[in-house]
Amino acid sequence: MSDSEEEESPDRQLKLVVLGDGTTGKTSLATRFAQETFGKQYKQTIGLDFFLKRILLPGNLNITLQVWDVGGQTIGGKMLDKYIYGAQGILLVYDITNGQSFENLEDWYNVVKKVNEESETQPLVALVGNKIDLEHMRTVKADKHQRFCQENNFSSHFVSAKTGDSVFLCFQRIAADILGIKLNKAELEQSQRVVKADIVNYSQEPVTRSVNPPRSSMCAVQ
Ligand SMILES: Nc1nc2c(ncn2[C@@H]2O[C@H](COP(=O)(O)OP(=O)(O)O)[C@@H](O)[C@H]2O)c(=O)[nH]1
Ligand SMILES: [Mg+2]
Repeated sequence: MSDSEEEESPDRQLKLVVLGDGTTGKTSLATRFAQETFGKQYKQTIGLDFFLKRILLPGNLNITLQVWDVGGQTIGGKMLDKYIYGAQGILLVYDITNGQSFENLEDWYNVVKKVNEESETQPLVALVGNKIDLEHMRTVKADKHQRFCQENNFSSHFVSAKTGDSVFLCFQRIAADILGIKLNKAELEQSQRVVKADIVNYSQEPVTRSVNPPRSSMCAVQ
């Protein structure tokens, strides 16, 4: 045992990959989580965006989440397998108002399974129903979502990247699940409060901040 074990340990990094059809809100979700902003205009993701965000989990555990936002149009693309490889967590995102985006998650999940076929450790997979601010337009019933989770052992999440509802909680729960940490009710409520406060601060003026991903992650995709 070394002396340094008593001191603060370096951040642990977790790689999370966000998958799903185009326009389901993957970029919005990653942006909302990492930068606490929401851009209304739709910009098709070309290749990959990469976000880093440090979070604190119970036990004073600093975790850096790498959030890989993969363009929805790359399901048949050559690079997709490489993006997914080594991920500890996969977010399968669909739009609750778009049934097709839910049905297509089967295909996205098949890619994940194939990439991890030979791997001893499997990533944690989270099913994320986005756009819950559009509840009145929902076409994917919640029990369908739950069934898909149960059948495949996914963790279950409903969020709105637009309002920020449950976004931080979603990422926090995924990180905690990967590390086998249990969050108690007070911790969960606390994170909800933090997110709501953030939204008040940030929704006033939409800021477009560019993200500078580490050079090694900049893969050009045609
Ligand atoms: N109402 C609503 N619109 C959203 C939400 N998330 C994303 N959008 C919109 O859906 C469109 C696609 O979002 P985007 O993040 O680019 O999707 P991506 O293609 O999956 O990355 C944009 O017009 C967003 O403003 C949400 O939670 N609620
Ligand atoms: Mg995108």
